Amino acid sequence: MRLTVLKVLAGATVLLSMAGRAAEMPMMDHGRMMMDMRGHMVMGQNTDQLPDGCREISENVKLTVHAGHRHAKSYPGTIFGYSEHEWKVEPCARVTVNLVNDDNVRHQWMLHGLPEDLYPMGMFHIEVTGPGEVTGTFIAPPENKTYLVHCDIAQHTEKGMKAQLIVGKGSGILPGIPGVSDDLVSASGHAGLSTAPETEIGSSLFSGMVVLGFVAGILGAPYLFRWAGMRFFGMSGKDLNSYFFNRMTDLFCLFVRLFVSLWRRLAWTRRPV
Ligand SMILES: [Cu+2]
Repeated sequence: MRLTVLKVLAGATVLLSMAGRAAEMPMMDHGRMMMDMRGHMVMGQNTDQLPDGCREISENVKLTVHAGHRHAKSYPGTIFGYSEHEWKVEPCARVTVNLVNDDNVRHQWMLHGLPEDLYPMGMFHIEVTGPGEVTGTFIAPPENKTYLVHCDIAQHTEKGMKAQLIVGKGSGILPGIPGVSDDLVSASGHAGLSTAPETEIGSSLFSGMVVLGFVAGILGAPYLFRWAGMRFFGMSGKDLNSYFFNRMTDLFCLFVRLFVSLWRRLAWTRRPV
């Protein structure tokens, strides 16, 4: 009992001192990651280190991005969104992003595919929990490339928080970006059915199969994941390895048996009379 009280007191002291320090320092800086007690975070901040291939900063760009459900209204089938879903900058631009969260939940502006020597896991990532704003800066690499920007909170990407940053000429358009690329799920809710090409019988049959497979995959995936969750929950990495090794061995044995029986049958039909 006494020990519990002591533990609670110790915990409270640590929390209070952390809160006190957070009030003194708006942002705690851990190298490339900064966060404060209000749930504001900047990861992969880079204001001055030039990526390989950049000789100087080409331009300074300031983006203000609002995030929230009100920005999803113009895109049927989405629930969350950004005020813009596409931005264009020059190669080697220094980009300062001001993310304004208009919702009461957590939202992120997470950019993927940056060089990993400058950005941990190739990411520049800022986030705000609840209403508020945060600002972070990164420097774009010299290549023409299209980068994925999204909110990685569960289901937010699927529900519309997906965007692209085009550096230079870019490298194409990413799929499923509200207002930019064709919606993966149309307003009627049928995945891609409206866009299936019907040029030749062969290709329409093929695309029909692809669409059927796609729909089956989408419908089946939750069940597969649920089954996998129930089947593998609580298993250690070692258990999983041995499970998959055993299944692979079973599969291999099955193929060997099939091959042997096929070969026997062929040998039987071809034996000299
Ligand atoms: Cu979000």
